[in-house]
Amino acid sequence: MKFDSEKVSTLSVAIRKNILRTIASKGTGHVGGSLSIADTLAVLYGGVMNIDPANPQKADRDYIVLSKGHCGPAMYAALAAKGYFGEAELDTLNQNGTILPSHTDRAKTPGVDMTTGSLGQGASLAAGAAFADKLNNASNYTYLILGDGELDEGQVWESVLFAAHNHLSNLITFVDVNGKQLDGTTDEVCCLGDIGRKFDAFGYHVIEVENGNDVSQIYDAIQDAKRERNIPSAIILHTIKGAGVKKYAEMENCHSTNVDIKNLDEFYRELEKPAERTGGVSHD
Ligand SMILES: Cc1ncc(C[n+]2csc(CCOP(=O)(O)OP(=O)(O)O)c2C)c(N)n1
Repeated sequence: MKFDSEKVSTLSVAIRKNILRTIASKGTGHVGGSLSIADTLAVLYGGVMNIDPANPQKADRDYIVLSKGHCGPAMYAALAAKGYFGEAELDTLNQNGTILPSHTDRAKTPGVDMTTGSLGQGASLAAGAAFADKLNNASNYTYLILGDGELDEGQVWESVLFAAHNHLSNLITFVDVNGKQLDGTTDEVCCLGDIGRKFDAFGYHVIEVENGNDVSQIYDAIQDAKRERNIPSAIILHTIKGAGVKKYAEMENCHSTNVDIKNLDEFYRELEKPAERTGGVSHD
């Protein structure tokens, strides 16, 4: 499939709008990490994954495991934009009877393949799915999304050992390196050092993406990962927590914060202006 960066950028704007709308319906939620991963979701859903929104259980589909499951609003935003369910559902985040719980749940939401939220567990689930697919000679991919704070979980590294040992080249891992986690920077909480070198030492093919909020750079990294046929790949995305919306990108701690429904139109206008779209996304 030919990559259309303009179309995918437009989808990333739609995803960001949906994230803000979803969280505004509840008043508060995981804004920062949802916005930082919006562009990766736009690339995956908008031009890379073999999926069918009309048939979420399609047998040969690619899987996506959002291991940082607290960023459910980002996934719901993408799924709604792709037509898995009506956009009105976005206004029911975490309410009684909703199909959109705060953390992703495969039993509740069409298009969600794995239940996540306890950090680290999605890494093992994704490696298990990729291992099963490899045993079955399936041609699909499993895309795993980890947070950088999530790397503090020992379980991540157990799954990484397993994936490298089993040559799971059908497993493509993204690490959303926004430099912040729940209550501080990752350097303050537990310094991670050089994340790429760590994955490399475990036997991964590592691709650094200088601007992890740039859809073309993300797409190129995925193509690079797909050329690797022997070992798993890790795509290290250097992102900004709260990317795309100045108020959140510049906030010291936007991990879980308020979105006021009264401000939505103003945020939407900011997102629609290409010049400002990069505001808070640029790494200069
Ligand atoms: C096992 C576990 N421990 C603690 C938490 C609480 N928690 C939720 S989000 C979070 C920080 C995650 O940071 P990061 O992975 O960097 O996510 P992002 O910044 O991308 O939102 C923590 C500690 C959890 N969900 N699971």
